Amino acid sequence: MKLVIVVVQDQDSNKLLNALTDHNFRVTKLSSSGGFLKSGNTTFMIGTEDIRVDKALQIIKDNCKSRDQLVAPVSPMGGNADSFIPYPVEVEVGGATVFVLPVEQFHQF
Ligand code: 2BA
Repeated sequence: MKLVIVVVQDQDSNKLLNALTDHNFRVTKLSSSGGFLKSGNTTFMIGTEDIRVDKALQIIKDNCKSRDQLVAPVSPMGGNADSFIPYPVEVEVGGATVFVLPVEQFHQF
């Protein structure tokens, strides 16, 4: 068994959730925030059999797209000076950041 952890943009989350459940994947959806942009994104946990991982990856690829996002200047006041960005910069976010982990045990009580 594998645990697929996927970080996606909020705009893609409902479409991806529907596509995964339509294909009988069991999914947990979590609200999350990116450490760099400090804005909301969505994380999915998908527990699945090894042979279905490729199908899950294909569905993720088909339903998530990358977008350019503007990072506004961040004031260093009250924060870490390392995070100071003096002018707006554009970064490409997503489509999806995916981790595939082995599952040692799976229990449901
Ligand atoms: P954020 O951390 O908010 O990052 C958003 C986007 O900002 C990233 O898109 C990347 O294009 C850019 N970025 C991130 N860190 C940067 C840096 N130090 N310098 C310059 N640009 C930087 P993605 O790479 O597509 O990542 C989208 C979201 O996926 C991330 O949101 C984070 O929530 C998650 N993520 C990405 N890589 C991860 C990792 N290795 N571990 C855990 N979460 C990760």
